[in-house]
Amino acid sequence: MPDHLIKPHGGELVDLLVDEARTAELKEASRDWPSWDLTDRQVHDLELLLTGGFSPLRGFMSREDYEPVLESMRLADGTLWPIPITLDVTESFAEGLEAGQRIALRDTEGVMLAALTVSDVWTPDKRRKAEAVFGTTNPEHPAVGYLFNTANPVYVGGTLEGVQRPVHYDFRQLRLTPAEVRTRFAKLGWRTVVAFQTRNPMHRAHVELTRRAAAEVGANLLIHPVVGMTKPGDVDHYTRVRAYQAVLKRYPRQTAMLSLLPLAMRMGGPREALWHAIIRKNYGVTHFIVGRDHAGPGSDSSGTPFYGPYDAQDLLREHEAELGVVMVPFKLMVYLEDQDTYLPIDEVPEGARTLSISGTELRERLAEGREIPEWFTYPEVVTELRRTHPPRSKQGFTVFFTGLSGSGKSTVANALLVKLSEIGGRPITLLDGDIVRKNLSSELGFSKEHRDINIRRIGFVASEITKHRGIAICAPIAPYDEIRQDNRAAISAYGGYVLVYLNTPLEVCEQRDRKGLYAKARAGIIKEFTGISDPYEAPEDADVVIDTSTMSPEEAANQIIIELERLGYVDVNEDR
Ligand code: PPS
Repeated sequence: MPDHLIKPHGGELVDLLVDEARTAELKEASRDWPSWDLTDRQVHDLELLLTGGFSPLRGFMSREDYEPVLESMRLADGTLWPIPITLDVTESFAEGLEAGQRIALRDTEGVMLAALTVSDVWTPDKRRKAEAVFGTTNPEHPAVGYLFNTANPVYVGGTLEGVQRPVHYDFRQLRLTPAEVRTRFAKLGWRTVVAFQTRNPMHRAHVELTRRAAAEVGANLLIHPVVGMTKPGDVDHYTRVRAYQAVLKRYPRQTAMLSLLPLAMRMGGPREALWHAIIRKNYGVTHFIVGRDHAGPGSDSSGTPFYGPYDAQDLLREHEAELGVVMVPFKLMVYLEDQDTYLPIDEVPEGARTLSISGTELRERLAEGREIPEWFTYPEVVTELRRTHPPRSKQGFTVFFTGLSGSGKSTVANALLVKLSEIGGRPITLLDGDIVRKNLSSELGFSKEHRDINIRRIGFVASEITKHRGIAICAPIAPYDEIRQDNRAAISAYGGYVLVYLNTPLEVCEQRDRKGLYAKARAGIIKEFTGISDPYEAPEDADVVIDTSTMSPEEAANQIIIELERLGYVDVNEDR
């Protein structure tokens, strides 16, 4: 781009919140406007637009800004801006919207947060956007997956008048706006400030890195973690913020400050790093730390990284002067055992013994309740992590039986219930087919639609029980694979999930016919009877398979307990 077309970042803060009188006027007028309920992502974007975190933007992007952002990371006026900030809406909402029209933007509770004056409405080419911004159309990239599968199809551009900031009830004293952070710096006399971006808990390596960075450039430190949306599967922000608060005490007094950033990350690697630097400049810092694989989503399923480890540093270096923020680049920090110290990997002397623990390894150590060494992190951080990530032997789990009527589900489930009660330590709920049909699903019949609703309900209750670290034993027929798989995914997010398939042959089930239902089904008195006149999809992902025609209920229950022990959810030898 020729120099005269480049508009440097001035650092003036945009403040889109209007005064009381205008707020009242807008609220009154909004009765006649269309109303859009913002998604979580949009609420976060709106907050940074309103408070100036996204200065110089004054609204959701128009097409005129969007196109050059895709192609050359610049707004229409030449200002560097790498990530599109767009308002995606449904086709039905977009229908009939015209330039000049007003829309009320509301949070999920229906509270009006802002008025948008529409500039234009268009349908973006999502694949082109993915390729241009994220360098890939692979939906395994979180932002590309979001764009393709979650984001609405139509974009509405327009300028904003803010009525109120999105409401947050947590860590209010740490949620400072750009203006508040700047005021705080001025009050403290901090002229040179280096910001540290993070979406992970901070361990010793991060503290050493930030202390070094601050010392290198003679700056104070702003620890500026993202508490909006981060990468799916990350440690939740409540845990992280408690850990950051603890870690803050590890810095020399009055040298470091913690403030939270309500950003919805895209995991866009180099472009995102540039965006982070612009945002931090708006918060008033002079320097910005960029480490290894900044804001990268890691690798795809074939093991290919989406971005090179230092691509973000390269891109920032290119634009540093124009940005007016100095990058403090950092290589990966590693621990030198012999010297009990951390060093950037390129400064490690030849042959020195280094240690490191990856994120995966840390999760495994937490899940197994193993030691987490002090060279890696601080005891106070471990305490916080263990509170939300207990070992598997303290996590909840679900044992989900599936099988034909009469296959022995209830009998084995009851035997398991008694055996797990004997081991003790966790509350247990039995969600037997009949119990559920009486208490949760009494209005349902046996059509596919009704069975699916029934199994979804069981899955929901079991996931809540698992989340609360109890044991759910479910024993419905659950004949359909897709719903079983959905339940597995939902429950596994909170704890253990073991699918037990009772593959007792139909002839045996029919012969048992305890309730006389098979006879009625054969006679056509009961319709849609599983195995006779209705399908049963045998699972291919069962963790335990049991044929009760060849095994006693006790043996069957023992087999399940052995599996639970193998996975670590039950520890019969555990100290109480
Ligand atoms: S499902 O498919 O999972 O929703 O079924 P579930 O809730 O487990 O209910 C199965 C019990 O209801 C009785 N019953 C029937 N089962 C299958 N098909 C039909 N049409 C039917 N009508 C009534 C039967 O007693 C099942 O109990 P179990 O314990 O499986 O024998």
